[in-house]
Order: sequence, then C-alpha cells, then structure tokens
Amino acid sequence: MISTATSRRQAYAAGAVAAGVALAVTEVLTPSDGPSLIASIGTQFINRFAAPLKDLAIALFGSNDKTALEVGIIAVALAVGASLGAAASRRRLIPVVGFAAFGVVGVWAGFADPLGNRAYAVLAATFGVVAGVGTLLGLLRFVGPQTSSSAEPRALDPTAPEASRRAFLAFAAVAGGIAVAGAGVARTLRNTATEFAVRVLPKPKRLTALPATQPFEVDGLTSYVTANDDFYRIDTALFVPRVNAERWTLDIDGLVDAPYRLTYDELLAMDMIEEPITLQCVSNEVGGNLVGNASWLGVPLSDLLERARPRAEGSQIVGRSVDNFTVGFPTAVAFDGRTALVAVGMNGEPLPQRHGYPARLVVAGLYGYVSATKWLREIQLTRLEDFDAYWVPRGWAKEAPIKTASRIDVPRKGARVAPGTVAIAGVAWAPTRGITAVHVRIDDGPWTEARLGDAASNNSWVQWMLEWDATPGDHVLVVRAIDGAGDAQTANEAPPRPDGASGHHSRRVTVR
Ligand SMILES: Nc1nc2c(c(=O)[nH]1)N[C@H]1C(S)=C(S)[C@@H](COP(=O)(O)O)O[C@H]1N2
Ligand SMILES: [Mo]
Repeated sequence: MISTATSRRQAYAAGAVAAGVALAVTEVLTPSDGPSLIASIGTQFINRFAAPLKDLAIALFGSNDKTALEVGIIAVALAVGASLGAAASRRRLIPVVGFAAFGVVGVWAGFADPLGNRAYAVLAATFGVVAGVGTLLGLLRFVGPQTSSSAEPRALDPTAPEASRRAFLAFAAVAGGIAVAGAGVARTLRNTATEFAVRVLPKPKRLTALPATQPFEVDGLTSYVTANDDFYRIDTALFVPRVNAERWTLDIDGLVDAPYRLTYDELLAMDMIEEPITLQCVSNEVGGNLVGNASWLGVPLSDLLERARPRAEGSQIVGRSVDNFTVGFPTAVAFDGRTALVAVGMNGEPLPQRHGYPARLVVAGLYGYVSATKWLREIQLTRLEDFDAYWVPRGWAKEAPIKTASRIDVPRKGARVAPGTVAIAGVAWAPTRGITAVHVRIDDGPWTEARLGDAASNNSWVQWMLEWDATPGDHVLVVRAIDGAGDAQTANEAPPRPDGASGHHSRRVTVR
C-alpha cells in the first residue's frame, strides 16, 4: 500500500502542478500588445495595496521589484493550488470551486486593467480553469487515499502502488514541463515581437549639444550620459505597456478652448528640441542610483498647450498614461522658460519601451513622479485644487522640485585605498539652477573646492573631481554642491518621503 504520507504529498504536488498548468495556459493566451492575467492581477495588487510597500520594494529589490512581485504571485498561486490538491481527497468539488474562484479573480483583474482586453481575459481564465481542474483530477487518479478512514482507494491499481507512484511522477513531470516550456516560449515570443518597429527620428530645430569631451578619466566615475540600458526604471507597471504607435493618440484637453488629438506621425512632424536633462526619482536616497542624465528629443509642452488655447483658470497640467498613471504640476512650470517636453527620443533613439515609448513627459527640475509620465496618452489642463495625481493621496508632496544634490562615486564603497594621490569624484545636479561649485571635506578639515566637468546646460548634472593626498588611516569624505541660485546643498537629513531626500553624501575609506 502507498502510505498516507506519500498520498498527501502527492495530492499537494498535484495541486501545485495543476495551478502551474492553469497559469501557463493564461500566459500562452496573452495577446502580443496586452498584459497577461498574472500581470493584470499584479497591477491591481500594486494599485490597490502596494503604495506603502513601494518604498520597501524599491529598497529590497531595486528596480527588480516587478520580478519579485511576479514571482510572489506565482508562488502564492502554486501554494493555494497545493492546498486545493490536498482538499480534493476529501471532496472533489473543492478544487473545482477553488480554481473557478481563481478564474473569477483573473477576469476581474483583466476587466479592471486599463490595458486589458476583456474577451481575452474571459477566454484565458476559462481555459486556465479547465486546464487546471483537468490536470488536477487526472493526477489524482494516481493518488491513493490519504487517510485510512477515506472510503475507497483511488489508485488505478491499489495492488501495484509502485507502478501508480511512477505513473503519477511521470504525469506530473510532463504536465509541469509542458507548462514551464509553453509559458517560457510564449513570453520570449512576446518580448521579441517586432511589432513596434523602430523609426527614424526627426532632427531637432534647436539642439543643446553634449560637451565634446569631459576632463576626468576616473575609473568608476558615473558617465556624463547615462546609456538607455543603464537608465534607472521606476513605475507602477508590472509589465511594460506595449503601445502600438500606429494606433496611439495624444489628447490635449481639459480647461482649453480648442482641445485636439494628435497621432504619432503628427507629433513627429512638429518642431522639436533636444537637450540633456537629468531625471531623478523622489525615492532616491542620498547617494543613491535612481537618477540619470539623457538627451531627450521632443516637442515643447508650451507649443502643444498653446495650440489648444488654455484658459486662465487651468492652473495644473495633468499627464495621464495609457495605464492610467497620472502626474500633475503647476501650469506655470510649462511657461517659465525651463525645458519641458513631450519626448519621443532618448539619447538618439526612439524612447525604449521601458522608458515610455512612444511618448513621455520630461520636465527639467521636477521629480519624476510629478512630471515624467511615460506611455503618455493625455495632457489635461485642470485646476490644482481639483485633482491630485497618483502619488499625492499616497502621501507624497503635491509639488516637488528636485533638490540640489551631489554624490561620491569614487573611492567606491568599502574600497581600500593606497596612500598617495587619490581621485575623489562623482556627480552633482540641480536641474534648472545648475551647479556652480562642489566642495569636499575630509574628516574635520575645511570645505575644499573640487574641479567641475562641463555641463550641456543648467538642466543636467556635472561631474566633479578632487585629487586628495591620502594618508594612512580611516577617513570620512563628505560632499556638497552649490547651485546656480547661490544656495549650498542642505546638510539637514530628510527621508525621500514626502518631497525628496536631503543631506550630505559621505563615504568612509580606509587608507593603508
Ligand atoms: N506611466 C507611468 N509613468 C511614470 C511612472 C509610472 O509609474 N507610470 N513613474 C514616474 C516616476 S516615479 C519616475 S521617477 C519616472 C522614472 O522614469 P524612468 O523609468 O524612465 O527612469 O517615471 C515617471 N513616469
Ligand atoms: Mo519616481
């Protein structure tokens, strides 16, 4: 006889495999330009429950918090599936109801997802449930009773427990293998879909060129331009929205006299400017990496708005994305002379999908969460008191200019340095104000002025470097920047919430 412990283990395994098959079926049935059901469930999770978890998630997983969330969803689904498998030995109806409930959650999430396709959600959930229940009942035919009190043994042939155990393992392995392989192939195909063909971008009417060279060649110093692949990514999108530019439109509406709609081609036909601008996330800690500098190509926001004839009472510009994320900032910002763009290009390429293809907002001097809507679909003029954008009710400031900041890149954290001449170097930024000086302090010494690299304009960061005659022992290096308004970066320490971290970045080094 198969022991009851073995049977119980098999029932759990059967449930988990069945849940995996169900998930894999929904994954295979995902359209190339839409979210999978797992993605829709994750999106609902983030939007409904995850605001307080966002900081934690970023702290724990960096920009990999999406992967962590997705793995979490799958793990929970497999665990629930396993317990449904165990419950099935008591009543066959329990897993059927359980899987159906899963399907209902999937359909609900698919319907609630602004990027979701309702017909697909129903189809994927239905097939997922049928495949899951079918796999589970099929596998359970090989599993013996879990308790001696159970009515009849359910093994195919109770007199051949070893054969039925092997059949169970073979069936489970094949079902699990097909599920993993199918989901993997489906996802790879979707990720490599060439549907969103790269375009040739127009030339800018006005170009703020990159400095031809930078003076410092220091190993480990952040490069002046952040490559697209290295640019940090922060957003609430579990999966990057796949927007088809051929069908995409941008609405300019709200408190305007002449609302209108643009296609991608119409946007590309407008006069463009290109300029390096430093973008920072409000969640960036002092010394952190959620900041980058890229050349953005786009249409001035003021041109787009003026064409719609804005009304005087429209004190707030709201940028809304295809996935209903919103930003909001004072209308005055678009007209005060700073660079504010609906960007289509990043470092000479069309916007990468993860950075907002086909179009996004970039506003010099504002943290991303109040300004930088990716996958933009609407620019709406409203009043400041009439609408709070996505992160505002979640405890973040309504208005959020980027604070003057500086960072030590080298010597690297924990580096051990030999005595003699050592380069201390990093970057400093205060978009719209620019950086006029960077000071470094070693231990209790005086603030010493560092040398500065070249900046394309006041909107982008600057590299800095100081040569230090390092003496043996433990030292603390501190940096601060002076911005173009004449203000020194504050030493007052503040956490990212509600309006951005502040304080001096420091680093301990051991010289020996
Ligand atoms: N659609 C959408 N746009 C968004 C966000 C988002 O969650 N969804 N996050 C914003 C935040 S908080 C930041 S810091 C910037 C980051 O832009 P990046 O990912 O291109 O670096 O995008 C902004 N734009
Ligand atoms: Mo952000």
